Amino acid sequence: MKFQGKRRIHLACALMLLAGSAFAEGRIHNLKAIQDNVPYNGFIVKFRDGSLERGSISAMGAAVAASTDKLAKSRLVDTSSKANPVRPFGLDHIRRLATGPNLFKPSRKLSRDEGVAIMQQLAAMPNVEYVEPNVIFKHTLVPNDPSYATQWGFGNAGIRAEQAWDLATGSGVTVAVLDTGITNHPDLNANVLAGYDFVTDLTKANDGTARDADASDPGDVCPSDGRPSSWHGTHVAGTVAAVTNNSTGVAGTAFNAKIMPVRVLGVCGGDLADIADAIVWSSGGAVSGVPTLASSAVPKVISMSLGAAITCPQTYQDAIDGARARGTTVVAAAGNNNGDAANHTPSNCAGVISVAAVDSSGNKASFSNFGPRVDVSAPGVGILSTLNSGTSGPVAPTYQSYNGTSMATPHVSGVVALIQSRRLAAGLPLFTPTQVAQVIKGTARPLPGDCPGGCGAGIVDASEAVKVALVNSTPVARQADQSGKVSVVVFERTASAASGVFTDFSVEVPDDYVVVGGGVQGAESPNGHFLTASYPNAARSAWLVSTKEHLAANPTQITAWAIGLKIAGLTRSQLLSNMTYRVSTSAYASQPSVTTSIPVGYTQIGGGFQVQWSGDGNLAWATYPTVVNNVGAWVSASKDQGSVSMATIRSHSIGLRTNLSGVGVVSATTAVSPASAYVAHPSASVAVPAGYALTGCGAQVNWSGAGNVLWKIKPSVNAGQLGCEAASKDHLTSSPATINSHAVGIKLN
Ligand SMILES: [Ca+2]
Ligand SMILES: [Ca+2]
Repeated sequence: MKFQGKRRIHLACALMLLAGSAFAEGRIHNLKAIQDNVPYNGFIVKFRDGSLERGSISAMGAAVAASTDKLAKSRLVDTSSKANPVRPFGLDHIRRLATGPNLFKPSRKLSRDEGVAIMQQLAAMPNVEYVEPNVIFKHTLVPNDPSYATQWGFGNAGIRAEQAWDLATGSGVTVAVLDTGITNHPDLNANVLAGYDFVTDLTKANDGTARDADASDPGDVCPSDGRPSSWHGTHVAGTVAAVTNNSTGVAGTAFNAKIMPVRVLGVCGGDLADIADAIVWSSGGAVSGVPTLASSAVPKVISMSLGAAITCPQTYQDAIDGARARGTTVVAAAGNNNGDAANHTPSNCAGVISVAAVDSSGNKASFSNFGPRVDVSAPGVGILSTLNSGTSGPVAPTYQSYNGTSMATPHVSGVVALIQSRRLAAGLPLFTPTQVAQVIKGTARPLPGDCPGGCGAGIVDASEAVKVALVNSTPVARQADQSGKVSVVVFERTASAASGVFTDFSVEVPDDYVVVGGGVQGAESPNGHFLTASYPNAARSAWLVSTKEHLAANPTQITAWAIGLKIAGLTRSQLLSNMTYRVSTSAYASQPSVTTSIPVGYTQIGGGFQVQWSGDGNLAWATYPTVVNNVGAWVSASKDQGSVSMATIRSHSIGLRTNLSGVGVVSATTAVSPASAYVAHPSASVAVPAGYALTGCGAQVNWSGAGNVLWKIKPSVNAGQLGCEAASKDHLTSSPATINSHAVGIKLN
């Protein structure tokens, strides 16, 4: 028995060791970054919140010292005096980073095997959350090609900034440029604020000091890369906000914005720990030893034209999450590996706007990364901007054109500043980073050239983005018809707070669109929040929705959508003069219904409804296109539910003249989903066929008995095509039903 017991203990110990080791593996990030002769700058170790090591530097030191002792005994790291002639081998605690982890550096250079062994030993400490290498990042610049010496990037082949500048120029917004620092330049100085130098490594710093308040660029000449100083930060800053209309040099994207130079790259690059701290500080967070920015001075955009080909380190993600939570949008270069952008960081971190580069023909730049992780593209080939003429230290201001996703990124950062400055000037709250990304992506235009693998939503369009800045919604999807002349954009708005009833909640579209459709999502559970109106406003500039909980509380933060229409060749007022909006009203009934026709010569492209209820209320169950006497029409119907409550309903019918003189002939199609399953909570979705652009959404519940009513009509993407989703539910009394979803689309022939 004793022997068996002993053997059991032995086995249990072996299992514990195995389990411990497998557990520790999950705590090690970016192990691949540890290579022989590849520079990295120590190890970042995060201890769990609430652990002894997290609260006490001495406890942490003891735990790390115990780890180092184990390494010595394991002989995985050579701790002999022969390998360590200057001082015994050890891990030095450098500092605690702003996001909580600690930076340790080994007392000498390590082989790959030693680096891996140290990470594994550190990760085996019981209270460790993660360990990752302090990776070195480089700017994402490609060697320059001086034959492109014009600023094509701001023109119609580029970001279309000229039109945007009529509406916004960046006033009141600061862009933090995390880069090599800044140099004295007559085309920059007036727009440059005091920044900070976050480079701690004295060799990299090249200014004789570690962190300090001087963000000037002393040069980043890197002998191992065989290149002179890049003045990269000066170039990027010029693209963001060079002084403009000063009869000299170049223009900037947001030329009345301010640049906050934040130095993170020095000789041969910069490291993760420094850059992560700089992200925290530049967004108004606290970094030990550095004065925190006053809230009024905090940049609303962080521009990072830098990267390395690894997965997103946790240290970065935590810093970026914090910046976004404080309202600062983070933009980063997708990288220059001509590969999958998902492998390039920090642009692959969640919440970052990842920017690919295009040339002046709208093709992906040969070097640019691509793929689903790219959010948007911008000019990055032959970008002329501010520079310095020095090959080592700064000499004289000059201008030069550079290539890279580094050059594409500040175009996007500048457009973010334009959008936010227009909000600011109108007295509107600034967009959140999520809304900024929606606007940037939702207004980008498709590449005229090629980008195999994908360049995101297309080329950033400053003109369209600035127009959207004043509406209360953000663009979330768009579609063009086969002719390319019809374009629709779906705009989205979510209520700021939950409510039991919404009346005419408005989703605005920019002033060059006509509203033709929309939808709204209430709630399915716990009790339901139902649709009572979804229709265009009188100016055709917004979609209005109304919803309510019904005889059982279910306050909801509704989301609603508007579909905006543009047709090339027609101004907005010309388009409106070719449209018809008809309304008719039902009889006053428990289950009112009415059909509204449009005149001959028009094509039905959408419609809506408006229940005029009082008392307990009356809820919609049908709103969809039909044909009456060979003309288009829109039918709408509602019912009381669980309580007698009469109402009228209005059906809105929207038509477009079939023959658009000088533009083309309109044809419409209505895609109808098959009837859903017969259930208590039926739902269905359908897309418009290829070649059509979505203009309206409808739904029809096929109910009997107590009834089943709508809680959702939503324009949505279905297999790459825009379409509609519809959902209903029984309420208060069990009553299964089926539902059909309707999607109306048009094209020009
Ligand atoms: Ca310094
Ligand atoms: Ca200038």
